[in-house]
Amino acid sequence: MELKKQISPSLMCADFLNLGDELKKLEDGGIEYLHIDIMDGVFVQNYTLGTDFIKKLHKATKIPLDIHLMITNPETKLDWFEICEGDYVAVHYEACTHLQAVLQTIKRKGGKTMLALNPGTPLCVLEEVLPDLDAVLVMTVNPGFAGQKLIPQTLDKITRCRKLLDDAGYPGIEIECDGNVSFENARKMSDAGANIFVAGTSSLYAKDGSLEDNIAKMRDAIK
Ligand code: S6P
Ligand code: MG
Repeated sequence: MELKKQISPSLMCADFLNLGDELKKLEDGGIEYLHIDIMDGVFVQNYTLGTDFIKKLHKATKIPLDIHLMITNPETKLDWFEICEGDYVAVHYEACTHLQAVLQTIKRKGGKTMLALNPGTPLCVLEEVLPDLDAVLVMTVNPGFAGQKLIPQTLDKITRCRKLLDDAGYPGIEIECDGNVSFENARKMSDAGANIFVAGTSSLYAKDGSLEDNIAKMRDAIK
C-alpha cells in the first residue's frame, strides 16, 4: 500500500515575527500538516509552543495540526488542548502509564492517534495498541531540541517499523519521522518507509533557500 508522502513543518523553527506570511506560503505549497512541539520542561528539558498558539492556528489556517506532546502524564492534560477533526495528536510511549486509555481519549475528542517512540524505545511496544493507532512517530533524534544530528540506527528502525505494521495487517498506519529530516535524510527515510516528514532547521527552515524553494526540494526528496 502506497501511503501519501506528506510534509509537516516544525513551527518551533518558524520565524514568529513573520508567521502570517509564512503560513500563507505553507498553504500555497500544499503543506499537509503543521507540526506543533509541546514541551513541559520535565519530559524534555525545554519549553516551546503552547495551548493558546494551537487555538490561534486553528482560527488562522485550515491545515490540520500534528501536535507532538512531549509532556508527562498526557492523560491528565489532554483537555487543555483544542483538538479539531483531522488533527493528529502524538503522545510518547515513555510518558504514558495507561497508554491504551490515552489513545482512546484522543479518538473520543476527534483526533487521530500517533504514538511517538524515543530512539531507545523498541518497536515491540506497538504490538498491543495497533488497533488504536493511526500513525507511529519514529523519533530520529532524542526529543527536546531542534538542530540535532540524526541517530543513524533510526533509519533501520523505520524499515523494521514499516515491516512490523504491514506484517501485522496494518498497512494503513502511517509513519512520521522527526529529527534532522534534511533533504538527504528525508530521501533515506522515505525509502525506508516513512511517509510524514517533520521539516525543521535541516530543510524548510534552513538558513539558505526560500521557504518556497525548500518545499519544492523536500517534495522532490520524498517522491
Ligand atoms: C525535537 C522536536 C522536533 C524538532 C525538529 C526540528 O524535539 O520534536 O519536532 O522541532 O526536529 O527539525 P530539525 O531539522 O532542526 O531537526
Ligand atoms: Mg516534534
